[in-house]
Amino acid sequence: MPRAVITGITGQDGSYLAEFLLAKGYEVVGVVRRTSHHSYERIEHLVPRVRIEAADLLDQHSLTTVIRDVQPDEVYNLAAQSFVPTSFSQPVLTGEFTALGVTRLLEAVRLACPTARFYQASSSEMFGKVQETPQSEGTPFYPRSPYGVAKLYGHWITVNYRESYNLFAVSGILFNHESPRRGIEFVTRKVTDGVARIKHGLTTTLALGNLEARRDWGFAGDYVDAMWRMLQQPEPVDYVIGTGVTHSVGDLVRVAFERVGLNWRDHVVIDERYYRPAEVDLLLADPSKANRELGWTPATTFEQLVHMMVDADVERLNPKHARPSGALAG
Ligand code: NAP
Ligand code: F7E
Repeated sequence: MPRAVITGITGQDGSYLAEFLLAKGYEVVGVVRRTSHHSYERIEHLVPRVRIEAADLLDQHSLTTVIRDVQPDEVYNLAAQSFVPTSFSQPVLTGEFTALGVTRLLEAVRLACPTARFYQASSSEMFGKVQETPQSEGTPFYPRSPYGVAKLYGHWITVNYRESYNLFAVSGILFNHESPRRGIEFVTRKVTDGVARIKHGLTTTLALGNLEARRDWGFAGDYVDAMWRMLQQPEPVDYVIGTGVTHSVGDLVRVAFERVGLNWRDHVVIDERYYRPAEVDLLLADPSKANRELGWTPATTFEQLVHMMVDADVERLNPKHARPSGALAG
């Protein structure tokens, strides 16, 4: 039975990846950090089938201990401070988690289990102020936030450990991917949660920032398959993963409100607080290398994704069959 370690298993991607690997017959070990309250909402249904180990991206010893004890075949580094606005308000902490945390985990692999295959969760935010469109593996990077800068460090240290120590270490440069399990502050989930609240009469307005920004949005459930495929290749190679279609935040808002028969113009207000010090205006993936070499294509369209998320939030907030507060569907 192959064994995989997932950091960030309590996050959106970690929960889908754990489901995916369990279905493939893996033994899954999830790394969680110690908190005063368990944040297992996304993996409650998996807890009996995964082994949970405590470690923190800030703490070298705990990471090395987990890797030494588990002796994994594959390590997926999904843990990070992943919210761009927080990276502006907490830039140093973001660098510790999202940048140096990668080095700490790579060091743990190098010292304690160098045969393990390593996946780093790189991001389209590294393209930032884009130097060409669409963005592919050859597009120069130009990050526009402390998060993007930290991810770029994580990306290059992964390349460096591959080249210096001959580790099977790869980065997936993933464009935005969403789901009903997306954190509530990211724009897709904020919109679908807001639409559901308005539909149920819990509120009347939704405050947003820049409606002009464009993203290449896909479904997280499709993207974890690409992560796994990268680690099954004969050689360690980095890939761009996205849909090849871009939409504006305004498109997202319109499709989400239309799903429940409402006009977004009656409810959306613009609040300057949600604008960023530096914006990423346009992201659009060229995923042709992944299509060709990994045989990976996304199965879910933008409209299907938004409908799935709106439906899940409408169901979650329905007073007749409300799930326990905070529980996540999907
Ligand atoms: P997420 O939902 O924010 O999950 C982040 C995970 O990291 C959580 O499990 C969190 O644990 C864990 N974590 C944070 N700080 C930690 C620390 N110091 N030690 C150990 N664990 C820590 O993120 P996601 O959307 O699933 O994304 C997964 C990864 O892909 C992230 O690295 C993200 O930056 C990257 N990425 C995401 C996207 C996207 O569109 N979703 C695109 C490109 C790249 P707690 O539950 O304890 O907070
Ligand atoms: O913003 C605009 C905002 O926070 C998308 C992370 O997973 O993907 C994510 O980063 C866009 C931005 O995601 C609001 O200005 C407008 O242009 O959902 P987001 P993100 O910043 O693209 C990348 C690939 C990652 O790697 C990250 O970890 O939406 N926007 N109004 C808003 N954004 C938010 N959050 N809230 C608003 O009210």
